[in-house]
Parts: sequence; structure tokens; C-alpha cells
Amino acid sequence: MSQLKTYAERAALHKNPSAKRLFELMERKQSNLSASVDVTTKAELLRITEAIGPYIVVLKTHIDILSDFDADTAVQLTRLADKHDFLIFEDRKFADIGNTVKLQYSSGVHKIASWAHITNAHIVPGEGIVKGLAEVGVPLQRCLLLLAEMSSKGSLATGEYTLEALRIARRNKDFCVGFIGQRRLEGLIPNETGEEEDFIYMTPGVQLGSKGDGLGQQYRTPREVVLECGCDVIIVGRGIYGSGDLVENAKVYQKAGWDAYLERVGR
Ligand code: 5FU
Repeated sequence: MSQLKTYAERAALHKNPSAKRLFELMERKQSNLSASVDVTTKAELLRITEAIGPYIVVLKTHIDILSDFDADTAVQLTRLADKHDFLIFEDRKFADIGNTVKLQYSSGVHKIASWAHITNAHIVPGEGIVKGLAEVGVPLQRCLLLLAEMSSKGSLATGEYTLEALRIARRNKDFCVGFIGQRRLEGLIPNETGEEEDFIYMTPGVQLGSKGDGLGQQYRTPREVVLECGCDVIIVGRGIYGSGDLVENAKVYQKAGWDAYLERVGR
């Protein structure tokens, strides 16, 4: 039962360098918090990231919402990731055939693979999407999360679709290290290899004091996500940058996520 193991113990189960590093840095920073900084200018993205960097393990970006993205944006994000010891997750949600996503991941204005340690993909096109992204990401020691479930109301990623995400991940473990999901999935289908397996679950739709946003987003608390559903990293957007003091908000979510983890592993 990997959710009962500590993050440090689970680091040893991963060969993918980015996945291993994520588990090690969660333990080091005593944080399982990812901040989703969904703002539309470079200056705002860098200002918020500089302020909350000490409390997060993953900065989640939507780089295509910046109105003034330039090559220096990636340089500055990388500098802040090194300074504050966190990984960068571009929430690109790739969704095309393998050959196209290879180009979207490596090229264009954003050159995502050159700076994002983690990215993610829908499995709508089938397994070729993972193969295509892996051709770019594996040599750069990047990793991929599959969208197994979404937090939004009416999501079609349920049932057999969600199980297929688990099957695809099991066949591509060198690159595909986990899921965007709302609960752990391993127990839903027997693992026929008999080998010990461990996937990372990163979970959006987290906020204290709100149940939703009027556009379909549904929120749960860090405790529900980490303790009750066994997920590993809480992704918090407007709960941190939406109102009030950024740093205080980040500290509140860091503590809530970490306390839920400590309770889960019995430490
Ligand atoms: F895959 C998903 C999902 O299922 N739900 C999400 O909300 C991704 N997200 C992202 O997490 C979404 O695109 C936002 O960037 C972020 C949640 O932001 P919020 O402000 O905490 O609602």
C-alpha cells in the first residue's frame, strides 16, 4: 500500500529522475503543495512565484495564458525553481496524435520540454500520445502525468476511461509516473506483473472554505484529498493567489497538506 509509505521511502521506488526528485524534495521541504499560478503576465507570474517559492514543491503553469511570454520567462522560472527548490509542471493537457504532441512539446514559442520537469496528457488519442511525448521527454529526464480524472462537474473521465489511464501508465512507467486524479487507482485493477508499483497522484480542485467556482470547478479540502483519498500533491490555485495574503495562504495550505500526510502515514 504505497499511500502508507513515506515520501522518502517512495523516492527509492522511482527510477525516473524527476519523480524521484519530487519525492525527495517533498520530504526535504515538508510540503506536498503545488501552486497553480494562473495569471496572465510574466511579471505577475514571477512576483507570485518568488513569494511562495519556499512553501511549494511544484509550480504549476499554464504558460499559454501569458500575454507577454518570452524566452526569458522560462529562464527566470528555472532560476526561481533552483533558488527555492521546486519542480515546474506545465499543465498543457496534450491531446493529439503522437507526432503532433512531440512537436507541441519540443517546439513552438514555448518549447515546454526545455524547462518543464513535468507535463500531462489526456488519453483520448490512445497510447501513441505517451509514446510521442516520451521520445522528447525521456532523453531530457522529464516525466508525464496522465489525466485519469478531472475535478470539474460532469467530467467524462470516469469508469473504463479512468482504468485505461492506469493500464497505459503501467505499460509506460519509465516516463509516465502518475496521474492527475481525485483518488488512488492502483487497487482498481490487479497488477499482473507482481512487481511493487508506485504512482504519484497530483490533485487539483483544492480549496478551504469554498465548494466551487460557478464554472464547474469542485473543491475539496487538503484533508479529504490527502488523508481520505490517498492523493500525494495538492494543487491550489485561487486559494493561494485569489485573495488575501499570498504567503500566509501558501503557509496555510502547506501545513494542511502536510498534516494530512503525516496523519496518513502515521508519523
Ligand atoms: F486537470 C485539472 C482538473 O481536473 N482540474 C483543474 O482545476 C486541472 N485543473 C487545473 O488546476 C486548472 O486548469 C487550474 O489551473 C487549477 C485549479 O485552479 P483553482 O483556482 O484552484 O480552481
